[in-house]
Amino acid sequence: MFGLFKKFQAGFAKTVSALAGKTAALFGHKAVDAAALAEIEEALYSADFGVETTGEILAEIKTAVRKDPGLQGRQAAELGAAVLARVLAGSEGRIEGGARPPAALAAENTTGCLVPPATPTVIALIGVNGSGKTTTAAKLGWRLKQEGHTVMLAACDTFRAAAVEQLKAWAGRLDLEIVASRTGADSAAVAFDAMQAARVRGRDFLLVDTAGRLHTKVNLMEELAKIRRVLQKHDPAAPHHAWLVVDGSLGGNSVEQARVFHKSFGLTGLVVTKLDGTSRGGALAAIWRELRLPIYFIGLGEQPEDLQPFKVGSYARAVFGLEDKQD
Ligand SMILES: Nc1nc2c(ncn2[C@@H]2O[C@H](COP(=O)(O)OP(=O)(O)O)[C@@H](O)[C@H]2O)c(=O)[nH]1
Ligand SMILES: [Mg+2]
Repeated sequence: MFGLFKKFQAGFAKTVSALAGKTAALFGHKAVDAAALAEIEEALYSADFGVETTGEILAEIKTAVRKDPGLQGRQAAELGAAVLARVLAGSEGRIEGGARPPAALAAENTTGCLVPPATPTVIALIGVNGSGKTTTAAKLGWRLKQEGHTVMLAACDTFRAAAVEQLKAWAGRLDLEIVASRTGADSAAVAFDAMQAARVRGRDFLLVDTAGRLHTKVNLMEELAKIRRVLQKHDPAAPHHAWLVVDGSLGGNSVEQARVFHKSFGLTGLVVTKLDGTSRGGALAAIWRELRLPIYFIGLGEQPEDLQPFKVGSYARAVFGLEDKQD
């Protein structure tokens, strides 16, 4: 757990330094005065926490300062983290499934009939080009495998040149099973084949990487709808998860992107990437406030272990530069 929190701290270092850099009082042992309050407010805005969350954090700190004019920066940070955790309550996405029914493990039952193959939990990763879908598919596959699940990848971005090769390279590096065709192939056919293979081989998870042309393009939405339809030929409940992979460094713009995809495709959750390279780590709160879509994972770097399950408490404390709570 300690190591995990360190990853959060390191990942959000830029957001923290943006907060701390502007407001020494927030992280020092100096009393919080009017000037410090103004700095805290500005820092929260520039980290893209959004108007409401910034307002709530400020209100709470101001109330505390009124009660205790000697309130110190560190205490203000504790208050801020608590308000943020409250704002994000319920936003942690957790994957259900992955466990195969025991019957599926046996090739034959006592009557000699073939046991129908188990259906994998299907996770479709969607989003615009460059948001991190392909790397997320690979990192997530690696994580699930570490946890003892069997995983298959489906290379359904057949649009962008080299996209298939990119996922294949990851699969090779991380020793993950993959179903892929070539650039220009029908992405829905790849999805169908991958689902078939995952079922026959009894895999726990199928992770579907998709193409990401601009979300305003009708074609992309049609292609995604087609992928969904062919998956549903195998399992009417598939995909069990449709996650938007969104670049967290876009800050407030990521909210707009999520809104558009949610409206056209019906999302079940989010993966927010590239939070390590940005000082705008507060956008998570703004996205949650607006869309109420659970955040399953966050990307804090380019290595497989840098994809981390989203943990409200750790996030809230990390962005305020506080150590994790030992409870
Ligand atoms: N620093 C950092 N880079 C990331 C993260 N996630 C993805 N990337 C990088 O973003 C770029 C685009 O990722 P890719 O998976 O190809 O995006 P796609 O077009 O949505 O499939 C690649 O260079 C990734 O290594 C992250 O969490 N942190
Ligand atoms: Mg890709």
